[in-house]
Amino acid sequence: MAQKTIDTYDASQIQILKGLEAVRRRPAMYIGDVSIRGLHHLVNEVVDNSIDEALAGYCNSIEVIINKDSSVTVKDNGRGIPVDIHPDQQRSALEIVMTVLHAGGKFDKKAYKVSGGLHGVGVSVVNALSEWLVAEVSRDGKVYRQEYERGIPVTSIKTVGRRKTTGTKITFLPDGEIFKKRNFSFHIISERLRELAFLNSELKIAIQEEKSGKQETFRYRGGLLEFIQYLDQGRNPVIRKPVYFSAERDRVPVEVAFSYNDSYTENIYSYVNNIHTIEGGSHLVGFKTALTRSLNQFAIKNKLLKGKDPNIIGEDVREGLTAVISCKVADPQFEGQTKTKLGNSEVKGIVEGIVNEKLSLYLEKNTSIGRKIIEKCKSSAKSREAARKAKELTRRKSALENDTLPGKLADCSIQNKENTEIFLVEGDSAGGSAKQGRNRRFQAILPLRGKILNVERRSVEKMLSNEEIRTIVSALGTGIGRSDFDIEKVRYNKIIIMTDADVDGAHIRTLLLTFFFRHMRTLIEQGHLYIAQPPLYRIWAGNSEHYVYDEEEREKVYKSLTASAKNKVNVQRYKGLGEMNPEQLWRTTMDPDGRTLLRVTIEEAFEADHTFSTLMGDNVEPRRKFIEENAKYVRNLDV
Ligand code: 0RA
Repeated sequence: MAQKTIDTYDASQIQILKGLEAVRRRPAMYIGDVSIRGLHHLVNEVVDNSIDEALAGYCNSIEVIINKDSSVTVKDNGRGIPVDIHPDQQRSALEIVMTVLHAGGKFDKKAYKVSGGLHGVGVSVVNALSEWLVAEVSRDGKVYRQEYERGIPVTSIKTVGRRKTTGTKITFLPDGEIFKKRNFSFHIISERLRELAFLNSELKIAIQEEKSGKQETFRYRGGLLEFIQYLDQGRNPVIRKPVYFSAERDRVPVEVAFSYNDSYTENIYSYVNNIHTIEGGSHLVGFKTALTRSLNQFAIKNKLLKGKDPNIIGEDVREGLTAVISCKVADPQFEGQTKTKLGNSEVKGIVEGIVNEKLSLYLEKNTSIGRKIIEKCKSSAKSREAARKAKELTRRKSALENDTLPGKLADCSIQNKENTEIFLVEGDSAGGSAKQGRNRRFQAILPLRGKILNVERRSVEKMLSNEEIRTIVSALGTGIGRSDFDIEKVRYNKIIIMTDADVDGAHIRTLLLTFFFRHMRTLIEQGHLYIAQPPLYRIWAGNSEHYVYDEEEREKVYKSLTASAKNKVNVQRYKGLGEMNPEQLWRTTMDPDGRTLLRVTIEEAFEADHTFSTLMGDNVEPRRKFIEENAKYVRNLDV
């Protein structure tokens, strides 16, 4: 018998090593990629485990620390991961959670889970991809500690102290063999933590960065209500206070908050178990249906719609709407390209029912707010009707014009769109270099001039009166607007944004990302949108020449050249694309064999959209504050 258990133990040991090896061999399969994005995924994964403990009702405080040595600590005051020996496995739950892929769920049957949802890979993946990881658990009056290297335990669980409180503390250093860059961004981590704090009003989340001394604590007792105020800080509100309600049906808790502002854009953020469902799904459909229905009912009941008024349709109800809907689902099914679309069909009816009931009640009690909203919807309906009539007229007139390509576009010569690219280039001079440097067979260039436009405040019709936007739309060939956009018509496979590596460049990039996010989202969802990475420096000595893309690399290259070269080492900083000659631009930034392209994810576009709203809304104060606070970080802000 004893013999047998040892065999099983050895067998499972081999299984574990195989699992860790698989993660290390193909990390992208588990965390998306090994860029800055994948690096931050690691922190999310660990934080998600603490969030699960909070959702279960056992944790109300989470702390993240970016340590001096670039490791990250995530601390919570939950129950602590159990450390007792699991009878079948002859290992502690802690060791199993930390080393076995997808082991998380075995030990805690929790009602709602973040981990296992979107990120879903479990903290063992973080462990496998870390040079080292230390887990400390406070439980039963003691502090337990176990250390790992590249996922493998290098100590047993040791008692290292006594403590009355409970909790889990995980510190890890991502593996330099896997991640080229290991610097965590305070900003990127903060944005997710802030979002989590809005979504969980009971929760206090703190972050600090040891090196800079920066720190922030997020605690929003107002929950979604404060979330809406935060999202709309750059806009002018139409109603005084956001509408808020929550209820639970069939063990699905639902929370909704929304407000109206005087812009033309629709901003709905939907969440399931704290995961941002960018592609929406059944809960969002339920919300939209109920919103349209309740507002129409209110309007009719209060005789606010007269015979000559056009009907209020969904589109009208969502113009200038900022809304957050958050629900918890025990067994969420995530679908779609980015696995962020809720598939559970029963949730539609649940959300719809709750919103119908609660919103009707709210409107009955707050008729003056209801009247303001209906007024706004009616004016949206009127402009929609007017725009439709105007379009019908111009469509006949301009059928021919629409077929001609813009004069500024230097198109490529091949027609097969599978292999073509278009560069949207900031400025005429850089545009000139790009035109000369490109491979004209498959690369098209469209130079854009200066500030493009404020996409925030304008309806599609007004936006199209802007020349730069018209040029982009007509070069891409897709059309624009809810009824006219057709991705099948896109004329290029890759759409590449190429801007200067300075604040203005970042600004224009944010603008373009926001434009694509709002009006051509499927282009992003289907992976057609990219950002070019021009070098920041050229460093040369004698006939050795290097192009480098960040400060860290610059120091490295500079040191190695100074050590080896007999000649003087020269450094040239590129302030703009225009400083490169066509040949250099081709070699460093455009040549598919030498360049790095960043594919824009929907998450990043969402971030840009959000940054943009804060930056460029109507209100000057939040914009000024934002620029002051973030001027230094603008480079990693937008990419
Ligand atoms: C398994 C079981 C229990 C808690 C946890 C895991 C847990 C995991 C993590 C990860 C980060 N923080 C965490 N906090 C708790 C339940 C243990 C019990 O029943 O006491």
